[in-house]
Amino acid sequence: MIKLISFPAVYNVKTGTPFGLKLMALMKMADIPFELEYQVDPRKAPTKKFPLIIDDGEALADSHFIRLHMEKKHDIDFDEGLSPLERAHSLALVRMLEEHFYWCMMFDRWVEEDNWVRFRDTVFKDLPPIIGGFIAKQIRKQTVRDCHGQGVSRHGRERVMALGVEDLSALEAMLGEKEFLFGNKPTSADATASAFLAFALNNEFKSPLYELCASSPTLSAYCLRTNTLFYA
Ligand SMILES: N[C@@H](CCC(=O)N[C@@H](CS)C(=O)NCC(=O)O)C(=O)O
Repeated sequence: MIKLISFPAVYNVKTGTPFGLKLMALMKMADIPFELEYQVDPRKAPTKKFPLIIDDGEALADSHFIRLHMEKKHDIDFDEGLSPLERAHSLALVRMLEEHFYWCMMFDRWVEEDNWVRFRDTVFKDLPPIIGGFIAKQIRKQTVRDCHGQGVSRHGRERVMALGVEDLSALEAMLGEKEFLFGNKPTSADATASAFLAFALNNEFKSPLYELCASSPTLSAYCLRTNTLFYA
């Protein structure tokens, strides 16, 4: 059976990275059995990031390449039935969420001071007091550096949140009245979208990202629907 290695649960979300959640959704969609193992230190992972899977003794990293591996190995197409144009839209949406919206969320919880304090006290609560504080500080330092390197931190909070809200509004418009992003059957884009929405909604921050998700009937209903379907 596939072993999915990912960060421990955080708030009401089954694993502490949206990319791990996305893989859970894909495996659920394809009926691929897996066991979830929590680990906290990704330094020995092939890309030094989580999630990764162990499949037939082989370690594979990165949710995108893991998706391609599953499609090849199990002869499935998560986007079956989509036209070339729909596939292009799907890819653009996935990249927007994974490579742009992700950083707005990272900024929200790791850089913004008030949220960071809450986040730290939840995520690192099981570590011993002195060394735990040191570890949290080191990881934060690296993450703040990453956010700066990606570029998002170079704008003030207001602008970063406005960027994130634009992404969520685009997602909301793409969903419209539909059950899933491309109709009444979930596709790969739903795995990514449901994972990132679960993160935006399940936290305890004062955040425009949360407020938009919670106040949008389209986004909150979709979140509930996909949560029940993929992550229950
Ligand atoms: N492109 C990767 C992204 C994975 C990723 O960014 N993982 C983050 C957690 S959300 C991580 O493990 N970060 C640890 C680090 O950067 O040290 C995927 O799709 O799996």
